[in-house]
Amino acid sequence: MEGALTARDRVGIQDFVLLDAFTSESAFLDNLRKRFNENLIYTYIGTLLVSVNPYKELNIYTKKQMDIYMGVNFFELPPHLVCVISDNGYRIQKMRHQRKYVNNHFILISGESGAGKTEASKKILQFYAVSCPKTKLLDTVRDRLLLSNPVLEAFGNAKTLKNDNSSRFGKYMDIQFDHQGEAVGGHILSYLLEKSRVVHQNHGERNFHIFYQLMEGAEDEMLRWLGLVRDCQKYSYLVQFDHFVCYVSVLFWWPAGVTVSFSPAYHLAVMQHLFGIIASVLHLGNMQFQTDYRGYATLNSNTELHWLSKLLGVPMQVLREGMTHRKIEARAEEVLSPFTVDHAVYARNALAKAIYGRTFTWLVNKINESLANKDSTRKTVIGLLDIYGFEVFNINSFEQFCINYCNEKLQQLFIQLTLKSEQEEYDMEGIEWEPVPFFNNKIICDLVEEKHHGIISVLDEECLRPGEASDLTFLTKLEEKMGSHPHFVTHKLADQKTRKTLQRGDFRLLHYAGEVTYCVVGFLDKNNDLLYRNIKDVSFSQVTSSQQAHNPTQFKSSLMGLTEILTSKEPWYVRCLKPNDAKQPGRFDDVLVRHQVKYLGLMEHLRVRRAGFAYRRRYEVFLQRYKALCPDTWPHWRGDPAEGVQMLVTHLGYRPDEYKMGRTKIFIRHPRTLFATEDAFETCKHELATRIQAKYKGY
Ligand code: AOV
Ligand code: MG
Repeated sequence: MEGALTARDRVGIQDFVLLDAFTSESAFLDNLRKRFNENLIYTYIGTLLVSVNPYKELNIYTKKQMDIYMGVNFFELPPHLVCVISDNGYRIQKMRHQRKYVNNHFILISGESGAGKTEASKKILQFYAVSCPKTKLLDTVRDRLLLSNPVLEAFGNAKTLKNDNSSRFGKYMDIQFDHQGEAVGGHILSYLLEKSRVVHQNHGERNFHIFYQLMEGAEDEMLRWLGLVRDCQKYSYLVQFDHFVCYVSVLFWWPAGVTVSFSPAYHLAVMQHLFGIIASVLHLGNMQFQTDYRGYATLNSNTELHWLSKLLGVPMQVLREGMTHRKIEARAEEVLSPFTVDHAVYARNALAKAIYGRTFTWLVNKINESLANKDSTRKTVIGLLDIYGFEVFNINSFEQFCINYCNEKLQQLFIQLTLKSEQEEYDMEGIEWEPVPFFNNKIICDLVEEKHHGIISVLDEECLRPGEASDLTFLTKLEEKMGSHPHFVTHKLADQKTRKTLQRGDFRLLHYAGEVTYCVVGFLDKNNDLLYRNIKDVSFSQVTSSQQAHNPTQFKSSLMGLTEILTSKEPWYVRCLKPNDAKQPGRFDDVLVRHQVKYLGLMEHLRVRRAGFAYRRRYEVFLQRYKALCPDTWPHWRGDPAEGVQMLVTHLGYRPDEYKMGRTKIFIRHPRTLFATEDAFETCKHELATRIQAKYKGY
């Protein structure tokens, strides 16, 4: 026993729920740190998986490792990322054996920027790929699923101060399995790509990976065809490039078999077109304007125009007009109104962002076409959600506002699905229960999204008053409407001490994950996402129209849609923690981790779990499955199902503290009790089969 304790002392406990002493935050942290120091980055809280980013490669995702976890009840092995899905994997195996469907699931991966969400989601996908049986058809679906990742990362990820490979879009992916547990299709939904990055990056950050991949990976001939030179410093949209080592370029493998089922010739044409569009964005960035004698913008040179015209297939004159004039309708007539230089630069950047944004949407659509399964028979769906994590910089703008709002929504969903619904269910079932208090962030979600009153509504209202409204009038309106809200403060509203930490153009939100001060500059423009009509007319003949959410109002409704998708499935959670801000291995910053443990609600979750019951089953379902384990319920139980279950668990020797009987369900405290029952069931089935076999052999 002592020996066991020593080992535990060293490597910590693998499930917080199972250790009685672990109720304080410090003890929780000690356990995480111990495990982290032993390279044990995963720990359970019941069925929730806590993961700490190791910032180094661990040899735990090999095929061999993954195979070990296949088809095993997850409590039998040390915690692992694959365990979250291993139960699913296990179900999939069962599905295969029993040829039936299982419930739809989703895996919600959350945590702040750089905590390891995207890595986790990729490993999960890999695991599904490994666990799928190999058939020819499957190989293509599986490969396409796996290959879609680097493509989307190339276009949707970038280096930020928080993360060298930061996701700048939200991604929800459905993987469809047939009744044999084979992955037969998939679908990706993307959320609000941070397009502003195309034209501007903060110091120390970069543009999207694809630009550098193109500059580094394209052959000389290709670059010449695109009108580019291999030097990032020559492109104003890339000048911040700091020679950070590029991720493996998609260019090298892409032509071999992009996720899309094109013929090789068509494929090549599409690739050329795609890189032509990326190059045209770079040419756009280099377009310079000067003021003519009337005070209006003219183009400095025709060089960029020439390349743009070639790559986008739009006549030079049309482009020139579009870049320097705006089409307005006056008395049923269209009139061209010339731009000032500022306007022209704005229009140029707007076009670059729009081209990039639409290309991204086009890419997602193409990937979806290639993953689509036309067969309409029922499928089991497993959803995987990987979004941009909560982020706070020295200066936070509209983009952080959207990203942090998205995280706020997911936290709300998590609370609803775990803390709140758990406690409501106990009430409904009449289970005695000591309520666990928790912070409900609904108040912040409402502050942002409430109809007519929320920040997004106020922003939209201001955007409807062109000419009159400005970022500052928006701020003043917020102050009028939200003045007394406990999670909102501005320079004007703050007490003396807080005022010193705020600028006049700032508003601060007290998010669930901490305070963030937003600078209102650019909020109206970015929300408008205005693209002048004549530019729009000429530039998008070849790119399919975009269905991507472009502003928070659309974003808000697409997040609501996502919430609906998710609530229709059974949830699994991975909560990712960031061990330090330096992106370094072996460093566990107590203050930083403690803060995340706090705001992710891990302690509350643990308390609910510890006080509560890990599993519950409706009486009928429980009885149907395990009735063979008790002579009184086998082969049929004709009485009240609750009585049958009582009979059954008494026979199995459940201790009174291991379970409770609710109105319609049995509640089981620890997973191990259920798993022991499951094992007994497997043995019983096996014995039965052997006996039957023996009987027939005798004949
Ligand atoms: P994120 O997705 O949570 O941030 P990532 O998954 O991109 O964060 O992880 C950031 C970096 O941490 C990766 O590029 C890896 O170098 C390292 N890392 C994360 N998880 C692991 C792991 N399991 N093993 C080894 N290294 C890991 V963001 O997208 O910015 O919110 O928006
Ligand atoms: Mg990510």
